[in-house]
Amino acid sequence: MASGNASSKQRVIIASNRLPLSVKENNGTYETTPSSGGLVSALRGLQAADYLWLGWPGIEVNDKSARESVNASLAKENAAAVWLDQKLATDHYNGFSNAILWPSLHYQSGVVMDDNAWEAYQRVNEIFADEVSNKAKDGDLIWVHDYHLFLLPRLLRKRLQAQNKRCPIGFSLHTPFTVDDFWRGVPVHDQLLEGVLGSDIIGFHTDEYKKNFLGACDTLLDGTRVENDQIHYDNRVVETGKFIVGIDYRKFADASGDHEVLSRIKELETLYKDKQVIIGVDRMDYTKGLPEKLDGFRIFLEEHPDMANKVVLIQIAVPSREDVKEYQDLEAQVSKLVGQISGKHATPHHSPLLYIHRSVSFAELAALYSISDACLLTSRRDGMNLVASEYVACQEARQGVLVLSEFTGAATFLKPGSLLFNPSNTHSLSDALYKALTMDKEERRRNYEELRNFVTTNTSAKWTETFLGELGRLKN
Ligand code: ADQ
Repeated sequence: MASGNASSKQRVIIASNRLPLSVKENNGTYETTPSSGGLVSALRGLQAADYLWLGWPGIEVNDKSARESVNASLAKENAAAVWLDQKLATDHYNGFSNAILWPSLHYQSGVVMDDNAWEAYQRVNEIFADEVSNKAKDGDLIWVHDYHLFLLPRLLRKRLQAQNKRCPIGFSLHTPFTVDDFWRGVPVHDQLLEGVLGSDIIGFHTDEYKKNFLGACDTLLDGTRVENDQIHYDNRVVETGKFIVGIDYRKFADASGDHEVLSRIKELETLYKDKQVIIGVDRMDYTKGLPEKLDGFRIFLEEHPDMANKVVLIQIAVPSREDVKEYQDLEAQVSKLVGQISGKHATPHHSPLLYIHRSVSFAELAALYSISDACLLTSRRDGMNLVASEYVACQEARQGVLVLSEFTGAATFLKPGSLLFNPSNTHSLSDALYKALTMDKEERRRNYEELRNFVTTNTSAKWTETFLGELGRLKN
C-alpha cells in the first residue's frame, strides 16, 4: 500500500474503550494517572500534530461541576471523556466485550449469549457514536480501536453523513481474528461484522488475521464480494491491510542511560551474579498461557535438576479484569502452581521461581528486561505481544534469547531470531528453554541481530504513520 502524508495536516480523533489515563477520586478531587497496556504502548508513537483521544475515563461522575473539572484536566492531555454510568460500562466491558468477544477472538469456545450484556454493548457503541460525531469536524481522520467498539464505525458513518461531515474512518483490531467457521459460533457475529464494515479501512496485526476476516465477510455476510484485500459491501468498498504494530524502541533501548534504571540494573546483576535469569511479563489473562508456562518450567526443572539452583524465572503477572470470575479462577490456579514449584525446588539459599503479582514501575521493568538472559512468552493466542519487542530493545548489551509461543502475532515476524514452541506441548517449551540457556554466544549474536533489525524498523511511530497515511489518502 502506498503511504500518504495527510496525517500531518488533518486532526486525528482516536476512539477506544478506555482513555490512556485513569481518573480516580481522592477526597472529592479528581486525579488523572497514566494507564498501561498494549493499546496505550502501541499508540505512544502518535506523531500527529493534532489529536483528540475519546474514551471512558474509568469512573462514573454525575455532578456537573465535577465533570467539568475532569474534562478540563483531560483536555490538557488531548483527551475527552465519554461518560457512562458504572453499570452500563460494566455490562459492556465485562459482560459482552470480555466475556464473549475476547475469548472468541482468542479461539476459546463455549461462550453463551447474554441479552442484557449485548444491549449494553450496543448502547455504549451508540453513546460513543454520539460523542465522536459531535466532536468531529469536517475533514478529521477518525481512528477506532479494538473489539469493544465493533459497532461504532457503522453508527458513526450514519451520524457523520447526517451532519454533512466527511471524515474517513479507520479501525484497528489488536487481537487475532479467527477463521470463519469459528467466528460463525460467536453470537451476533453478522451484526458485529456489519458494524466494523462501516469503516473505510480495517487494519490487522498479521496477514493471517486479515485473511480470516476477509473469509468471514465472504462466507457469512450476504451481499459481500471480496476481491484482493477489498470488501465490496453496501455499495461501498472497504479496504483492509496488515499494519505491523511496534514499540517506542528508543524509550526502552535508552533506559539504561537513566540513573534510576542503571542503579537498579547494577543491584539486580549483583543479586543474580551466579544465575541465569528468565523474565516473563504478562497481564494475568488466560490467553497469555501462564499455567502452561509454569507447567513447562516445572518439567524443565525436573528434566534438568542440575540447573535448578542456577536459574531463576522472574514472572510478573500484572493484575487484569479482576472482577471477572475466569480471571479470579486463573489467579488461584497460578498461585497454586507457583506454590507447588517453589515448594518442591526452593532451598534456603535459592528459589528458581519468583512471582510478582502486581504492576511494577517502568524503571523496574526496564532493569528486569536488561538483566535477563532469556524472555519466556507462552501465550495460547496473542494479537501481537509487545513485551517481546520491549525485551529485545533492552538487550543491546546482553543479546539475550527470545523464547516465544508460535501462537503470538509476534512469532510471525520474529521467527528468524527466536526459539518458537507450542505452549500446549510442555516438553517443547522445556526443550526451547534449555536450548536458550545453553546457546553459544555466536548464535545468540546472530539471532539478536535478526530480532533487533525487525524491532527497530517496525516501531509504534511507523505503525501510526503508516495507518494514518493510508486513512488520510481515502475519501469518505
Ligand atoms: P496486551 O494484551 O495488553 O495488548 P502486550 O502487547 O504484551 O499485551 O502489551 C502489554 C503492555 O503492557 C506492554 O507494553 C508492557 O510494557 C505493558 N506493561 C506490562 N507490565 C507493565 C507494568 N507493570 N507497568 C506498566 N506497563 C506494563 C493487546 C493485545 C496484544 C497486542 C497489543 C497491541 O492483546 O496482542 O500486542 O494489544 O496491539
